Amino acid sequence: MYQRLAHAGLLDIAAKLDRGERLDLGEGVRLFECPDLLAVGWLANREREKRHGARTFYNYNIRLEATNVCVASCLFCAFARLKPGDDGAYTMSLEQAWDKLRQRAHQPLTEIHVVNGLHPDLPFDYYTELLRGFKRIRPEIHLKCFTAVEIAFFADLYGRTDEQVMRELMAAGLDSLPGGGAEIFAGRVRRKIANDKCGSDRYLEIHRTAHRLGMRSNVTMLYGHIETAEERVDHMLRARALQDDTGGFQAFIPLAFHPDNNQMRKLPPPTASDSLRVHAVSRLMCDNIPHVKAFWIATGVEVAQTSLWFGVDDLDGTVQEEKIYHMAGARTPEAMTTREIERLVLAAGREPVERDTLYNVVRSHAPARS
Ligand code: V47
Repeated sequence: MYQRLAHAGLLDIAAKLDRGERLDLGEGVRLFECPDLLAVGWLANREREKRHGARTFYNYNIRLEATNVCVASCLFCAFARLKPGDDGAYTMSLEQAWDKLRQRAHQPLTEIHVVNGLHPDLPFDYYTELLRGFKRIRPEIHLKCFTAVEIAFFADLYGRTDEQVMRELMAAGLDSLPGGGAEIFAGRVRRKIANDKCGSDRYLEIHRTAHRLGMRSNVTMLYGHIETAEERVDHMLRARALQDDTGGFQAFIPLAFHPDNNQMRKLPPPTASDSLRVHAVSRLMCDNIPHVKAFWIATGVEVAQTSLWFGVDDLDGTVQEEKIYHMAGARTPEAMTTREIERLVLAAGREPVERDTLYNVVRSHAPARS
């Protein structure tokens, strides 16, 4: 490998990693520019194995999008409808939302992941009641709900601080925040693709507050549209800087852009090699975030499986009834069973570990030791 790293011009970066030193912006950009994808992947895999060996985490979860009515007009979004009554707009009643859980009484779910549009007319207690109802039906299930963008929207709409919003949601049963809404932190891109939702500083401050209040969260990065390599690395470094302060992020999640049915539909989707590289560089730059997740709905199942040798140690979960990506043209299945996830992890030569949201082991498939 020494010769290959030397030929790829990565020996200095490998040496820094050996010494446990962190990589800087320029080195991150070089990892994106290096033609030898396997050399980059090899370095990322080494970091992955230092942290997790062959273990590959997934969870038994469902996704629920209670409304797609959204006052924001992000260019990449195929899910949102501006107003109630617009073609394709929907808002579930609380009973309809709770039914999604009741219908799955037979499934050993450990997590519900809720993401919504920014609906201008719902009362705040729609959201607190939503959580309370879930806890009444299945008190043991972890509620990972509402992106930082939704928290900011609630605070502005209902006249509360971001902290008050989170405290009230936590009192109603909120357990952690998902990582959505991060997109790309760099102002140049954010102004173009997501101009009318909360800015990067507020996104990060909300996660900082969530961590202070005792919640864990994730951080995402939407890639493969108009962002540069430098803007990708800058995004990773901003997440890393917050993590230095709080330690509250569990996973960094690159999200592959899907171009159907949105205002950026002329762009091609990211290629498989770009996706593998983004996940690998994320592992190398975000050295203090424990997990790098490949969201298989976004990358495609095959790339997610391959990414297990490119820095990734987490595959999200069973998901079930995902809408945001399928409305933007994803051709992945809408759900995988835990058996299917285990099979593809084992076929990749990795060890499947079912986890809960906080990475406690639910079930492990470690090979029996003799
Ligand atoms: O913020 C929307 C993205 C995100 C498109 O925390 C799109 O565990 C690609 O954040 N093409 C929501 N991406 C999903 C999300 C997520 C996913 C999996 C796990 C977790 C977690 C969080 O979906 C949005 C946006 O970045 N998105 N439209 C699109 N056309």
